Amino acid sequence: MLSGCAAGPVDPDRPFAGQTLRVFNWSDYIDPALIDEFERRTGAHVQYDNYSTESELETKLLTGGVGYDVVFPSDHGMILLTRKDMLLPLDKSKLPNLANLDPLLLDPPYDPGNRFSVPYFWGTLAVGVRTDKIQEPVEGFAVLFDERYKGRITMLDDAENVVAGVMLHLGHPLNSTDAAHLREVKQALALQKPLVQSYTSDAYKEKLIKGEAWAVLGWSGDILQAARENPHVKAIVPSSGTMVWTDNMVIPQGARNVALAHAFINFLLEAEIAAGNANHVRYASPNAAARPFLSAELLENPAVYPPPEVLEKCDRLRDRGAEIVKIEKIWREVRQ
Ligand code: SPD
Repeated sequence: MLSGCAAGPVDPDRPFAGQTLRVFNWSDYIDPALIDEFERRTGAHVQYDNYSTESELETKLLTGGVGYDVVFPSDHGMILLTRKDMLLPLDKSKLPNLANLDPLLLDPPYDPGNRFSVPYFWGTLAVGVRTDKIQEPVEGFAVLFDERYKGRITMLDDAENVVAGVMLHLGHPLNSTDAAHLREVKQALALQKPLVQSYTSDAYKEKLIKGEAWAVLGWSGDILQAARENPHVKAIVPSSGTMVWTDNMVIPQGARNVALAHAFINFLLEAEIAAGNANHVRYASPNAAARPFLSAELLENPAVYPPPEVLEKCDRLRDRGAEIVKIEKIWREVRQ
């Protein structure tokens, strides 16, 4: 079989030999052994870069990117990237392992028919605590506003996630843009600010492990990764409900190796690969075929797979159109 032009015959054991795949993913969001395995199977080299906030990804893509082939936006990022026509439609004939996905996680409002996106992991907005420092039972977000923990609290560096968490803490719908609700959120964040050690979307894990932070607003799997390192770390999914999100694999406009991008996505959709990845990063897998290979520890962990009575109280970020500027304004004022 010839690969076309003067490239010479394709080695079936290394079909992408000499080629490069450029991946931009959230930090600590893949089992590194899978990168090696993909390189071994394809002969390709993977250039793997990380970001820790959705806005880093959006800024990189909006300013021309660097020809990334696969990136991982969440629901929020998908709303922006599809609106700005920044994604390539997927060639589903190159993704036979799509059949492994749980239909419940397909056809999301931000990408009807999954024209552009494939779910990678899902998770929750969660609270992480050090149980050796905070001894009373923690049920939800209130611990993040407790003056006793001044200087030991961290919040995500993310407007939408923080505002959603505070809306829920105040008993409002997480997508609310009601003027009175927004005023309350702004006031709560201003009062909380002197208690906050830092706004961070990645360093909170290390801070929890070392005991520098005792209560954090974070993402379920990241807190559970910290718990693997230190048994005093506990992940709490607020029992009154929280935000559920999905991160997705997409191919941005400007991708330099679209064929290899499809091969990588299809690889990550293999049942055993997806399960090994989930067992490593401790997030919930949308891959139904992976379920038999998931560890019991993951499957039975309510911080990974919350029970139905909690899930039914949860919601997702919705497209709030132009109203979003009100949330961004609050965030700028809090962060200045
Ligand atoms: N370390 C990986 C964290 C991935 C979290 N994605 C969450 C997006 C929520 N909007």
